[in-house]
Formats: sequence, C-alpha cells, structure tokens
Amino acid sequence: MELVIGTKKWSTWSLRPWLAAKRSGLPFTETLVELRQENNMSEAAIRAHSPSGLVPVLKADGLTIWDSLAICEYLAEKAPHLWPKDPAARAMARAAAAEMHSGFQSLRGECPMALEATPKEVSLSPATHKDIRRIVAVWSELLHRFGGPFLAGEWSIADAFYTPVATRFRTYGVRLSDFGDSGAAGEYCQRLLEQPEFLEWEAASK
Ligand SMILES: N[C@@H](CCC(=O)N[C@@H](CS)C(=O)NCC(=O)O)C(=O)O
Repeated sequence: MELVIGTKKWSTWSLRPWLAAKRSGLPFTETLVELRQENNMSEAAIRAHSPSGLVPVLKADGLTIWDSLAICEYLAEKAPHLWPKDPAARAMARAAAAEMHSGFQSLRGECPMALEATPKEVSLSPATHKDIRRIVAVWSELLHRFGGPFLAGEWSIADAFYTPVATRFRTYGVRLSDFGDSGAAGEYCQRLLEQPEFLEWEAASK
C-alpha cells in the first residue's frame, strides 16, 4: 500500500489516515507531496497521484482511494480493530468521525493546522466558538459513556479524526474549560497529542 500525503505541518486530511495506517499494523509506504508550492506546482504533483486533485490518496490492490474517511474504512476492512468491536461504541465512533469529516467549517477555516507555529491565544469568531462548544460536548459525552481513555474506549478512527483538532486547540490557545469542559475533554486533547504515532508525525513535520 502507498499512502500519498501532503506537507505534514499543514495537512490535517493526510494526518488522519496516516495515523490509522500506523495503528493498523499493515505495511505501507508514504509519498509526500509538498503543498503550497509556487506556480501551481503542487496541483500538478498531486494530480500525478490523485483523480480528485487532493491528498490523501491510498493506492492499494489496484485501487486509488481518494478520500480520508474512505481510506480509513478500507484500512479497517483489513484491520478491524481500527473501529470498536462493540456495535454501540462503533456507531458512536462513526458518528463522531463523520461529524468531523463533514462539519466544523468555521474552526477549520479560522484555525488551520500549523505544527510549525508557536502556540498563541487568538480571538476567534462566534461561529468558531460554536464549533468548539460542539466538539467539547461530543468528546465529553463519548468519554463519559465509554469510560475513555479514547472516544469510544480503545483508540479508533474517531480519534484519528480529532487529532488535528487537538493541534488546532493547542496552536490557537483554546481553553476548553471556557467551552463547557469539566476536565475530561482537556485531558483527552492532551492525550491525543502524546500518542507516539502523532509525535512521530510531528517530529517529521519539522
Ligand atoms: N475530503 C477530502 C479532502 C482532502 C483535502 O482537502 N486535501 C487538501 C490538503 S489537506 C488538498 O489536497 N489541497 C490541495 C492543495 O493544497 O494544493 C478528504 O477527506 O481526503
């Protein structure tokens, strides 16, 4: 399997399936395309791999899979432990990952992942406040329901989807206690940033 990803300090979409691929235990190679190159060079470089013109893509078994959630699902077909075994936990984990995949546009736009940046508190819009409050509510509910340490108990694809969010909260100085966290969400956020796979990605991004 070959996973084609974008620049590690910026590409949130690439980080998610990369974490899942690491946690799958399956062998894979990594091809990195530098984003934001001059003269549309990135676009041409991505197009050489990706029919959608976006990264990540996974090349496996003669297929080119061009969306981060679809890649994670494909990996989970081969490594079922990437989703929780319990159907209720699996359903909730999938809902949490899907909400991240299709939502939180304001947070994404206003707080891009920037692993190279020095963390600094910034003033954020009401729409981003609403996204953060919702994320804290999702995290708090799942951590309470399944007992942690990850969203649906053991680490799952849902945690891959929220790892980029944890970096955004750190980079932009978001204090989760200001958004309804009674402690568990903040601890979970920190836990995501301490996982060895994330630390490997972060070190490589530098
Ligand atoms: N829905 C897609 C979104 C992928 C996406 O937007 N990728 C960005 C990078 S993070 C990209 O390739 N942008 C093109 C560019 O920056 O040149 C997925 O889940 O994989």
